[in-house]
Amino acid sequence: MQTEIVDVDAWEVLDSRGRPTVACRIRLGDGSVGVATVPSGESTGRHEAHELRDGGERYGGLGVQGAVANVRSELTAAVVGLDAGDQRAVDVRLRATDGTPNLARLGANAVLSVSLACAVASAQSRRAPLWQVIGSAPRLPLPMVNIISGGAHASNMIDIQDLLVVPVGAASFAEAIEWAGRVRSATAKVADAEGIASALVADEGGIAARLTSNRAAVELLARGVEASGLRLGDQIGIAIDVAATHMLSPDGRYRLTAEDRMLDAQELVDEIESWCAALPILSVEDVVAEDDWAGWEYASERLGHIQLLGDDLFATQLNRLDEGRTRGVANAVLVKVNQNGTLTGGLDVVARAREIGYAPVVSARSGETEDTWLADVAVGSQAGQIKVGSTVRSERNAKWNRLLRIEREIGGFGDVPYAGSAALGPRAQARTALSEL
Ligand code: 2PG
Ligand code: MG
Repeated sequence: MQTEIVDVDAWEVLDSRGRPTVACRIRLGDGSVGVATVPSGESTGRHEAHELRDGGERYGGLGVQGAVANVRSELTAAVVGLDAGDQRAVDVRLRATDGTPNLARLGANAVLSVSLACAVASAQSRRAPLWQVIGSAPRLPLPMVNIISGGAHASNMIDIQDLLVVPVGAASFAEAIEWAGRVRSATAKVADAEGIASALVADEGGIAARLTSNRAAVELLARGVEASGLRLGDQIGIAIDVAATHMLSPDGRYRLTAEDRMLDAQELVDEIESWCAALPILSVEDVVAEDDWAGWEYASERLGHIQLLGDDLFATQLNRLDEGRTRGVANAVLVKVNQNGTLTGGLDVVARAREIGYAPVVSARSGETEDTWLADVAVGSQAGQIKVGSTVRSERNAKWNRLLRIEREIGGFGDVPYAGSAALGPRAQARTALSEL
């Protein structure tokens, strides 16, 4: 068999934070080779698949030599001889070999490296771009681009983790990225002029400014959009990732350290609702903590007219998404393939989201490499939206640049299927209403 897996290897490489991660190479019977590396989060949820770290002295305990050894031994033995063209069969075998529900024994980082390298090798063998192995009809995603960072990604200068823009009025992916880049530069200049700029570039390339409150960060972003010459509302919408799991204190309330305030879930949602009333915020992620179902129910009542995105809440797990649907919470799901552990597992979450009317948003992690498979996952799965970070830092731009290339290459064959604001579904209506304020 031409596409039979004949050889697997793995080794340690560094991610964008200088922490080790797993790289894997798979060789097929026809000589095709696929290499892939796995990303890693900082604001991780407790329902994510398990990332195996070595502990001990090396790299402050973050080494992945154990995960690498697991690829070279058990996982190699499990997949050699399988058809790389049957990704689902490979992923089922990988999961069964680990044998635990959250891939804790061999490590989700080990398992995912093999899963991804298999897809890349299969694309190589077909002489096709990776997105074509994932799905036959491409769709360029609407990007959600980080401008200002806080939380665990920016030394906790403010509590909210990401303040992003969604270039809803752009007619193509390339135009959307240009607009986002324009807003980032303009916002940096505004922060500079106001004397609140900091030299720190956050983990995902966002601006880390010295701000006195979380609301001040949203307002700085709005001033940045205005300074860019683009219109807030119909051209540029705002998105935020509260990453509230990381604000939770033991008494169940949320700590806004930057403002020295403690809020219960309802107060936190009310606070964010007041921002939404003043500014065209289209999407709010992890508005309360991952297991605060009551808080999520309240948020869904109050903010269901915009995109309510579950990251730590769903952790790219089908059972969590199904529970969310049953309880009627959120209306969109962040899809991080490494939260799940296999490529097929991530794609299944995209498919289920679509079935139940939740918007899927494919996402990078805060710890990334120069690898670009995520861009192809977004295009091939037709997810419609992607979140990668800002428009600086090469590990972020590697993904944007890959999407720009795909748009160019597909464009050569006729109409480019760009998701644009339609990816927000009925939630895009909120933008028009708010822009009239
Ligand atoms: C998030 C991601 C990406 P991390 O919370 O959405 O921004 O961060 O990879 O640290 O979980
Ligand atoms: Mg998040």
